[in-house]
Amino acid sequence: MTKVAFVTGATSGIGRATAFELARQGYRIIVTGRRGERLEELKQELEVPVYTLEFDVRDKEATQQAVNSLPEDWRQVEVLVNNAGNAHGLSSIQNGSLDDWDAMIDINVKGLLYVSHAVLPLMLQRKKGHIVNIGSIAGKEVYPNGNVYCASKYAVDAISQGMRIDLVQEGIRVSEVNPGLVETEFSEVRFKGDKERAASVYKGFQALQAQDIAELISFIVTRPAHVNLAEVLVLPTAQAAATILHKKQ
Ligand code: NDP
Ligand code: 8X3
Repeated sequence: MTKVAFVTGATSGIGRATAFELARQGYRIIVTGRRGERLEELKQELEVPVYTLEFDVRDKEATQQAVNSLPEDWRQVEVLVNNAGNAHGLSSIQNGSLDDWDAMIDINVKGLLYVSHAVLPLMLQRKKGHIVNIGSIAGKEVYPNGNVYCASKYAVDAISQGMRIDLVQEGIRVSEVNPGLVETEFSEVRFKGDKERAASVYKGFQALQAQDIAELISFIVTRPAHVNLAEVLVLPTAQAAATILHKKQ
């Protein structure tokens, strides 16, 4: 029976591309997200067996129930890609919205923890598995108006390190992928549907594409069992740091 990969936030961007890439590597894929119709589309498009789980990672009961609902032959999860997440807003701390702050902490930090807590027992019982957490350059450097989003990704960095320490005796690998600017729906979500403002983020340079990150994740999870690529910072060639971008005029 082929191995199972569990990809959160598979309805768009990095998660969607990762589902396709891992399918190419022969994994069966559990795809998750809130947009059920996109999950159904994935079921049609991916050329491997797909199991869809529609839930909001903010809801710990729904997260646990979704994992509990997996049929027996889908419970041997080999790879968990903790990708679901977004930035909400880009405001100074003095102008920030409490709702945006709640969303980022609840999804990017608590959601990642809820999913991990639900999926980990499936790995622990087999003393085998690989967790790939999607952090960000925002978890390595704070930039103006990034405050709470950066805090959420610094938390992902700390959680990834903590997971690696606690799970080393269990034979479970933990990797962290920290991308710079990737052209996805990310900025549309950050700017609350303002497509023009979102598009301007990626103008004047070649941003990373979701496929670039998916290929990296695929490389990480296909290393031999004794190799763990613990942490990768991946940037567009035109980006040197969170706020240093070489844009053509
Ligand atoms: P997208 O907006 O394209 O994708 C975000 C995904 O997360 C969607 O599939 C969405 O699914 C899911 N998601 C968001 N909120 C929830 C929720 N409450 N419950 C369940 N799923 C949720 O953005 P990206 O692909 O760019 O982002 C993926 C990850 O990569 C995020 O963690 C982001 O922080 C990180 N990242 C992105 C970078 C970038 O520049 N784009 C750079 C560095 C890191 P749905 O809406 O269907 O629930
Ligand atoms: C997404 C990249 O620079 O917008 O994590 O924070 S950035």
